[in-house]
Amino acid sequence: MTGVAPDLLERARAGDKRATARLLSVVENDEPGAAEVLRSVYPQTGRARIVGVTGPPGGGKSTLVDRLAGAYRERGERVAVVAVDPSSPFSGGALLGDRIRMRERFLDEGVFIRSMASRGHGGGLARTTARVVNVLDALGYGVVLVETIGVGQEEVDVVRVADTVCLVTVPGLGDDIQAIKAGILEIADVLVLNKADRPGADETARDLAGTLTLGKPRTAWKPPIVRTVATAGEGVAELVEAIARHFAWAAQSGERDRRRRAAARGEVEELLRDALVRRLRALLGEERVDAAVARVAGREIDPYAAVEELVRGGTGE
Ligand SMILES: Nc1nc2c(ncn2[C@@H]2O[C@H](COP(=O)(O)OP(=O)(O)OP(=O)(O)O)[C@@H](O)[C@H]2O)c(=O)[nH]1
Ligand SMILES: [Mg+2]
Repeated sequence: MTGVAPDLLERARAGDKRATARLLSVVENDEPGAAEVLRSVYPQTGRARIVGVTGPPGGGKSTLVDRLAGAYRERGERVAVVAVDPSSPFSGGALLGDRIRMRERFLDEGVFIRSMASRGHGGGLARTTARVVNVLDALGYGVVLVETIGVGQEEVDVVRVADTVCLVTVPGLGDDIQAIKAGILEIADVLVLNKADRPGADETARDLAGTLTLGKPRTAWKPPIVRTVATAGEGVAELVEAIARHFAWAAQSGERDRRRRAAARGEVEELLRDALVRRLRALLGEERVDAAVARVAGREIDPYAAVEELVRGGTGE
């Protein structure tokens, strides 16, 4: 394998966490050998249950993910946690805080934790996350928990890798309500009302239930609302149960296949775009591309016209 120590994959498969971390870096940063790693793990992927946990900052996602990891461990699963922070170009305080909180899990052989604060060099954050999740899946982690902050478009894309998406909200949604409503309709499979020990939980639960009746449902699945107190571990068993029910429904209804096909299409099309750009550059010659770029920069032509000209010229039409 070019660029990657030949025994890295074997060591990672045997549960060596340092080898696993190294392997993920190769894939995340698109280092030499990344394609070979992805190619060789691919036949072993598709077995893990991938659970996305998203929601506004400070809602208790990390606390909940830690509890979920514990609950799945008790059920005999090996668990991987991927904490994605799209807003941060480097490891931020939140992730460091999470690391300290997750100290106990770090010592557990059956738990692997990865923080991804940068988007790496291998494409968008969503694609990078998908690659990392694929590797962890192939390494035999039966459950992969993907935590990401917020409910913006980039986060929505990140959690699209998940089979089941949990949206974590808290009592008294305030300004987040609009974003959450949009997020609910677009991505949530399970609604988690965390910090249910706080005042206003009943009202927020009603509000969320009302939101669910708005708009056209995507599928026959009706997202349940699960109340939790992550700090005390309350409601975690119910959440595990709700995730299991969604997973079973998704498997038998064809939703799981539909999502996996959409994810596969995204991956293939991204690589296809890269390949086409490379080919076209080679075909046209760097000089012509550079010349077009210069004319766009000089406001002589617009980018659309430049591309049209290049493509026409390139195919001899
Ligand atoms: N009262 C109460 N506090 C909680 C609960 N769950 C989490 N917290 C507290 O809320 C704060 C934020 O928790 P985190 O788990 O870091 O939240 P997060 O959503 O991961 O935060 P970011 O990753 O920064 O977006 C911490 O101080 C937690 O102890 C809960 O159920 N009830
Ligand atoms: Mg967090």
